[in-house]
Amino acid sequence: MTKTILITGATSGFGKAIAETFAAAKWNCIITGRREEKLLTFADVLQKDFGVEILPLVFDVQNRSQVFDAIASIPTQWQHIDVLVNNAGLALGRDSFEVADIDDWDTMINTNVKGLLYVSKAVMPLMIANKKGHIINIGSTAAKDMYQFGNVYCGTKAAVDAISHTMRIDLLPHQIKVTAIHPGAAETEFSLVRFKGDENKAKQTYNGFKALSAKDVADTVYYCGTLPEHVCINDLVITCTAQADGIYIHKT
Ligand code: NDP
Ligand code: 8X3
Repeated sequence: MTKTILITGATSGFGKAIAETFAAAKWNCIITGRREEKLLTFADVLQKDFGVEILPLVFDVQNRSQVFDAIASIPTQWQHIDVLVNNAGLALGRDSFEVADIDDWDTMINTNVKGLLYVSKAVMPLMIANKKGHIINIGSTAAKDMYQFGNVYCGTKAAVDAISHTMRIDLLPHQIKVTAIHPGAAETEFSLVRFKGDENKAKQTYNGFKALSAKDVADTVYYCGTLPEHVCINDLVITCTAQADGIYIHKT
């Protein structure tokens, strides 16, 4: 039977690469994001390139009713979701606690933590009814090692780490796997968003070393998502070779 994956934040970066990787392996994909035009164009490309079924859903993960309405709108034939990837997320700013913007904090908490909770809570009943499923949460090395000026971003990803663990415990009776994948620095739109469109600052983040690509992370998600039913990778940290942890990067 053809399998189905739901990926949040599939208009760029990891989410886009994850959709391409699973579509190439003939999975049907439910892809989501806020940028409607990008999402619909990408859905067409995936359908044409890989001959699979794609269901695009436009919603903001921060908006509870939008999330629950979007998931409730999924047609019956799509409701057997094998894998959910909670990927939508962002960092905003990299400033010391006392000068950081409170609105940025709200957006990060609402997206990275509450958004992940809303989507999981909306999709979970479908997986429970199917008596199987796999939730893959995208954390970060920022969940494991706190860095200067990372304050609330690190906090949200530490929350993703903890929530993944507790989700795994609670979902044991339903045989639903929960995996947290924690990538280090990867060149996507992430830094452009973090530095609010400042291309120079975004580029500087990746100067002097070869960062992960979105495809590296997508391949890791694919590996975790296609293991035998009795095997679950619970927690996985992936960095480029130049990065040792959340803090130390060897730059030349
Ligand atoms: P990108 O900025 O390239 O992609 C982020 C995706 O999230 C976009 O598709 C965006 O879609 C979506 N998104 C953001 N906010 C919302 C929202 N409120 N509602 C719905 N979708 C949203 O970044 P990455 O691919 O790098 O990041 C993906 C995840 O990986 C994030 O959780 C990030 O924290 C994490 N991460 C990134 C690392 C990196 O170095 N790049 C390293 C470790 C973790 P749209 O704008 O269309 O809504
Ligand atoms: C993204 C990686 O190092 O900018 O989660 O926090 S980092």
